[in-house]
Amino acid sequence: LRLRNGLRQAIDRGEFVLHYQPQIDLASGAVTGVEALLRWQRPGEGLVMPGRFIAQAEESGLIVPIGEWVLAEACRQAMAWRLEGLAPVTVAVNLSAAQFARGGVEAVVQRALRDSGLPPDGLELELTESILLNNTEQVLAVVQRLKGLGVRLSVDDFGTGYSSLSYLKRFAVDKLKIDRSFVADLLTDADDGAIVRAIVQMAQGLELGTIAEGVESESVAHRLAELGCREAQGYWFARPLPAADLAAFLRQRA
Ligand code: G
Ligand code: G
Ligand code: MN
Ligand code: NA
Repeated sequence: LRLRNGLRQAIDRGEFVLHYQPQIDLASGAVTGVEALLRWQRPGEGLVMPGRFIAQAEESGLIVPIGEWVLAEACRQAMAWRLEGLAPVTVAVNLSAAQFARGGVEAVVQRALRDSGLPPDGLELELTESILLNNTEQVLAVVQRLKGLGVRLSVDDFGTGYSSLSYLKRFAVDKLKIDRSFVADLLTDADDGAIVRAIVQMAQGLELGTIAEGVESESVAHRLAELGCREAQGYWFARPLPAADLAAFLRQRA
């Protein structure tokens, strides 16, 4: 209850911040995008990671206003970087199933784009398999309308859900984010190697992009490139960074 009350007040008090983790094109080394990751600067407790409050935010429905803030802030920041003259990168935002269930997500996205001036193709929405497995006409219609806005869609934590592949046919997603549980031991675990290879080959056949999460070493990055994976994200390249540090990272690599 204390957590829920704290969460409820956190938006008004400006206690949420976004950190941004770079996404790297494995062939060129260029930064193609950043993933926005929520943190809570809770008074007296320092920086609280989403693992400690997202579930509660989802159960209480507070994820709806929090998610609205995340979308607005991520679009605002991405446009601010462009106006500062940094090379344009896509900003990826995580969406919860609850944001879909409550409806209105399309209007929220539209407003964030309009208020910020960010071009729609500068925003990527990360959908979970649990959203897409809810294979109803309603979800299909929402995804199609989001797609119609011109934003990009990716499937987060790909491979960890119930792995019904039929939704890839139904939903017009652009990219699969290969879950870090398959990436961490890529070089030593033959099963993980086979899974990543299969995901990449399937994605190529479906003309979907691929990004590997949780890349923590150069050797894993190298192997992913060999397997044909397009992009990567992980501590090897950079941790999630505060906005100012991310801008410095972009400038330094340009
Ligand atoms: O950043 P790590 O930074 O600890 O994130 C942990 C988890 O929290 C990830 O699974 C991520 O998808 C989720 N998460 C981070 N930021 C957000 C957000 O803004 N909205 C939602 N719904 N989930 C988020
Ligand atoms: O949305 P998602 O579950 O994918 O959120 C990404 C999570 O992964 C965040 O908690 C982020 O801090 C974390 N993360 C990012 N890069 C790495 C990495 O290289 N290794 C590990 N273990 N976690 C990572
Ligand atoms: Mn994510
Ligand atoms: Na993920």
